[in-house]
Amino acid sequence: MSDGILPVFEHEFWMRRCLALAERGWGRVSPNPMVGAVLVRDGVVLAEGWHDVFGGAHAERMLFEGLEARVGSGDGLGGELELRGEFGLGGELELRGQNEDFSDCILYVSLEPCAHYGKTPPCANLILEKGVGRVVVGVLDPNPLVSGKGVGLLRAAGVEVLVGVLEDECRQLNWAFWVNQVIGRTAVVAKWAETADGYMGLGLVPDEISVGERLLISGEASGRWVHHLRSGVDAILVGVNTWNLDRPKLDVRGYGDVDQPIRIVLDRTGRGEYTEEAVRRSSGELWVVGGDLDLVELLKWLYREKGLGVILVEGGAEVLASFWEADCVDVVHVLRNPEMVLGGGVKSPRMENMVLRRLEDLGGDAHWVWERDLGR
Ligand code: AOF
Ligand code: ZN
Repeated sequence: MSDGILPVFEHEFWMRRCLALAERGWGRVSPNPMVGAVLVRDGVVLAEGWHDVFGGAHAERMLFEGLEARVGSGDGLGGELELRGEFGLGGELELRGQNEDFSDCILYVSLEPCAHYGKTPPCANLILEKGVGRVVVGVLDPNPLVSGKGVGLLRAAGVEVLVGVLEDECRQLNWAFWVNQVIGRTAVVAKWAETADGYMGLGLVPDEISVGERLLISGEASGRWVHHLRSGVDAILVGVNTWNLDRPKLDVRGYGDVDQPIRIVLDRTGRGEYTEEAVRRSSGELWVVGGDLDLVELLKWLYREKGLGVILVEGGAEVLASFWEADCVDVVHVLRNPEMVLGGGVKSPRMENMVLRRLEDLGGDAHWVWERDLGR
């Protein structure tokens, strides 16, 4: 298969690079999407960019800004600059100066270039200013302000545009952004660990266990991975029982100096313990939401008023069940220890309307990833 000029596998190769670059925005750009871009000439990378921080330059702008900075420093040396490609087919790349003609280049970008004035000016205009000859887009932007318009602008100006290279992967990477844009609420990831026989905890009443003592079900590798997951969400939500009994920190550890997620306690009846010690257990902001609330309304409010793109619901069982009742669980991660059997306790939640996306080994635990079944 080819698009008439290049074989599709070549486009896919560069789009994979865009996806890898996009992931550098993990935990930094929400509720914006993670986006990566690569500028290629004759099979060699001229520049790369990604959306690095919320409110900051989009991937395409970062790419051209990086290129200008390098060309600028080359001009300072009084001549043309030769640089080895950072990533590519190993060739030398040549930057030709400030007024470089990009008409023989292909710009790969994992999401449709924007056409609106948001916190930054439209990327489609920038691409036109730069005179890029061809643009390959992973997937159209679901944002109604942008969708189809970015590509339309480019095409109207005579740029050759190919849409849909690794489309599923490009959409999948930003599944939370799709939930935000299409449904208009914060996206929800649920996560729990369970035993081989499907229990997520012992279910003892408070005076039977010492508070703060927890049954560890998943292994070390899973533990590290959970912190990676936490580092990519805007908030972590637990129910009041989990808050009082487990005394969870709900923070990110082992991933350097990251912005800590907001801690949200769902406390309908005001039973939570919010002593200074409890509040200071970790440094993320603490929000307590209570009263007779409707979860869907809460999620809409968290997205529209608070700008939360995605929250992680870590339990307990009752809270997880209430998210299913409200039909707002989008992705589930289950970490199952195949060697632990409890024979009783708190059953892990019964999933509804989810399809299995991935199953992999995580240091001996089975890591199941389920996602909302959109086909129903
Ligand atoms: C792109 N490239 O790298 C990203 C895009 O408020 P702003 O200006 O940051 O715009 C946010 C919107 O821009 C976001 O909702 C999405 O539609 C698009 N994101 N577009 O061309 C990028 N991150
Ligand atoms: Zn943009």
